Amino acid sequence: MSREIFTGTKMNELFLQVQDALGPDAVLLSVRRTPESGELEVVATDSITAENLLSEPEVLPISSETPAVASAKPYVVALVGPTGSGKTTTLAKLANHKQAYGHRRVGFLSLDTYRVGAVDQLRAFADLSQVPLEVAYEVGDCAQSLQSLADQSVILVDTPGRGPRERQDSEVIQAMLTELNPDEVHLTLPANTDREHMESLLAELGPRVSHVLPTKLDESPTNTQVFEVAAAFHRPVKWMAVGQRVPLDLREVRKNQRAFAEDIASMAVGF
Ligand SMILES: Nc1nc2c(ncn2[C@@H]2O[C@H](COP(=O)(O)OP(=O)(O)OP(=O)(O)O)[C@@H](O)[C@H]2O)c(=O)[nH]1
Ligand SMILES: [Mg+2]
Repeated sequence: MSREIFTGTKMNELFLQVQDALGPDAVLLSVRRTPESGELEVVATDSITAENLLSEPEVLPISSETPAVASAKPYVVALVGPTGSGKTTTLAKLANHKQAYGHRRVGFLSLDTYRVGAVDQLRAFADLSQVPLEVAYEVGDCAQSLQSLADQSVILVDTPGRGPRERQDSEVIQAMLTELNPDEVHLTLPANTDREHMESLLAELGPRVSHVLPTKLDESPTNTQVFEVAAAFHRPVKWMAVGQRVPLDLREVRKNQRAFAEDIASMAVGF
């Protein structure tokens, strides 16, 4: 049995920390706000034992929607990346995969109003998954969209593909992302993308991107360069996409990125 204390300001972030450290079956033993710092403090364990139950009366399964979660601001995750890199498909996987947000109340927010059919693609996934969908057309819509999805615990944001010609549009998208202030922004990069292109995207997007999300690893499973580029730019990799099936073809990357880059070739057998 492992029992740990986690502190932070956002309940959703703490949940993620707890799950990362103790696994998906982790149980919250107590939640309190510390009088000294005003931060949230969570005591969690990886298993419920008689000893735990006796020592802490308040046992909350991590997947239940506690009052603390209900009142917390939704965790906002946005995907950005080149045209056709898998943003919309990956959002649908994230909303439904049990290792991602499959057990949370998820809402979709689409900023992709440029391409004909883009919102419909996400709407189809939203209908299938019974997930609410909001669409923001301009910066002024963002606050209302967030308000409409305020009851969700996670908001997944879809953005238009980013080609070299869409520079002006992308400024509008950046302004919308600034307004939305996401907790995480993942750059989706197909594994077979030209290395220089990956590097120039990361150099250009810079601090706006918090993570790299490799996609299409099934198409080039021995190609490790996307992980190498992510490591070189100090961007963590939390998930990777390994095929077209929603939500099955999503993998959580738990290992150290460099170690992972070294042995992905052998892991490819398991894809
Ligand atoms: N083989 C493979 N195909 C994928 C993967 N992820 C997405 N795709 C496919 O790639 C194509 C484009 O996926 P989308 O999710 O529409 O990509 P997008 O980034 O949203 O595209 P735009 O919105 O046009 O920029 C679709 O046919 C997906 O099924 C993957 O991991 N492996
Ligand atoms: Mg898309």
